[in-house]
Amino acid sequence: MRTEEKLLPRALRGAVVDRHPLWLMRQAGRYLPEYRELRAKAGGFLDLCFTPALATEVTLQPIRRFGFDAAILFSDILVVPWGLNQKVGFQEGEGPKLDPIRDAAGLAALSLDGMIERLAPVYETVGRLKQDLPPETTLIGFAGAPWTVATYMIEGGSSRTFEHSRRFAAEDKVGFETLMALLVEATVAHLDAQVRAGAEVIQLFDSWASALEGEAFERWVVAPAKRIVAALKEKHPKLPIIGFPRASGAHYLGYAKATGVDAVSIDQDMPLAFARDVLQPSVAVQGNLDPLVLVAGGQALETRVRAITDALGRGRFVFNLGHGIVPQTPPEHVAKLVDLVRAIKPARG
Ligand code: 1CP
Repeated sequence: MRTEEKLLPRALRGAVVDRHPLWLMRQAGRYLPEYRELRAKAGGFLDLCFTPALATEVTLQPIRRFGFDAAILFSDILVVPWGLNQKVGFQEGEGPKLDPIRDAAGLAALSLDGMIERLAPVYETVGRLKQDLPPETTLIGFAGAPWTVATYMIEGGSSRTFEHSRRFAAEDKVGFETLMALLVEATVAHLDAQVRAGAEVIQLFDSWASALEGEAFERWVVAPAKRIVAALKEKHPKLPIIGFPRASGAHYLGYAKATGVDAVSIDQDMPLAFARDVLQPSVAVQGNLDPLVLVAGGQALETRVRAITDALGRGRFVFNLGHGIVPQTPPEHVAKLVDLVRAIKPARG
């Protein structure tokens, strides 16, 4: 039996499609009442991530409601530090809390040995999803990129300034390089395990890439992504990989060319003309509706959906947000967005 290639991988490799694939970053989560209900029953957030029956159910919730073209595994970028033996917790409403790593002793306590075994429930979830998803839905696996994950490990949680991370990188180049090399290796192993369990497309989230400039951007954003892409493509030559060096502006082109990703996910600040004229000739582009325009809904939403599909719809394109959906998003606006994007016929020429 010949299996039809699904819509998302088709669009990522630049085939002609009869509609634009659509999924949303953070499409599972707190804006859905059914998520909040299950989250309350699960106990801690990591318990939810590490209980395959629950993580599978949460991944499927937005697919049942909206019929997105792709499901993204329900997990978190911080399962990797947890798998490396760092203490990671999530307090309700406060975001992640980690025991910060600032010196050689902190680094020495991390270990890749046993990480894949510790994260086995995540791969079991991928396997279950493979069984339970509708046949036309693509399963996306993901990881945080080393720089973004390192910021949480060093700061001990979310940050606005990344003070300790940037100082660590500048003051202790050897120590920081050791941490980044470990994270490259851990990320490759974690993504490879997801692909072996059934993930069909991978997204690498570098949410805080824009905190770095110039040489530091090359060294800590571009170079690690290049190594991760090369290692994964060696094992899985046809695997489509989406990179998200969020908010890195004109750096996106160098990132796309140097890393070998198949697509870049662009944030809402990226001008559409730049994405169309400069990026799309080299890679597929995914994006970039402002999550707050989705909250607003109405005419603002319709106008912006049109502008994005008019600009990017002639090239290799996947409809998405510019960053994750926010908890205050009305689910009806998401349903409306799906109708709007589905009604648009891709114009090739
Ligand atoms: O209380 C809750 O329910 C926790 C909220 C939540 C959710 C729903 C967190 C905590 N993580 C997640 C799931 C998640 N995280 C997914 C899968 C769900 C989906 O997309 O449908 C994914 C892909 C992530 C990725 C993630 N986690 C990123 C990269 C993407 C991005 O948004 O920039 C980052 C930076 C994190 C860290 C994280 N996890 C959770 C929080 C509150 C944070 C901190 C965010 C910050 O520092 O601003």
